[in-house]
Amino acid sequence: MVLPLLTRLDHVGIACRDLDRTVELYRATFGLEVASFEVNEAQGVREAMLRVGSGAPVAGAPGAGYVQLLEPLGPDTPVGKFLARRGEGIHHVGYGVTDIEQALSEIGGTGIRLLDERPRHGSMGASIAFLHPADLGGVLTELVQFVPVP
Ligand code: CMX
Ligand code: CO
Repeated sequence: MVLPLLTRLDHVGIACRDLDRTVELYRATFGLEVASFEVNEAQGVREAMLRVGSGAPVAGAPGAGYVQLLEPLGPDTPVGKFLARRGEGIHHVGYGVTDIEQALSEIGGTGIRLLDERPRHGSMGASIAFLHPADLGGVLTELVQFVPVP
């Protein structure tokens, strides 16, 4: 096993009610621009990735970090339920990993509950998987393996 399993802070996921308004808030306040805009039906979100910084690449992944703004596609989705329960705010933290299958196997072996046994499709072509917040101090944690576009 190569430690640490987490290679970089990839993104902070922020739940919002109105994606377009929140994108505009981040643009007007911080000058951040949308790097990618997607609808992910499987995750139940409309989302925008805003690039922060332009750090040197680490382990083949882009060095920059991102803010991921998330608007739910409906009330019965992870972000929809979160908004109803807690209101707008930080929803999860995403970390880069080099090998997501191996990371899931290692982390699962420690007893932390995996919300995804197998990686799923995430933003900008990445491979992603979530870990249960109740086992990680109340923080919903996402693993992200960057998949370079050929
Ligand atoms: N962070 C911390 N705790 C959270 C949470 C979050 N984002 N979402 C829910 N919880 C907590 C609730 O507060 C609640 O805690 P208590 O029982 O102590 O009050 C508990 O989890 C259950 O809440 P719930 O509303 O019934 O939520 P569910 O159990 O149905 O689902 C979770 C919670 C984390 C398992 C689910 O949201 C999930 O599977 N998330 C992973 C997928 C996801 O979030 N996708 C959207 C982002 C996509 C992307 O980043 O690309
Ligand atoms: Co995310």
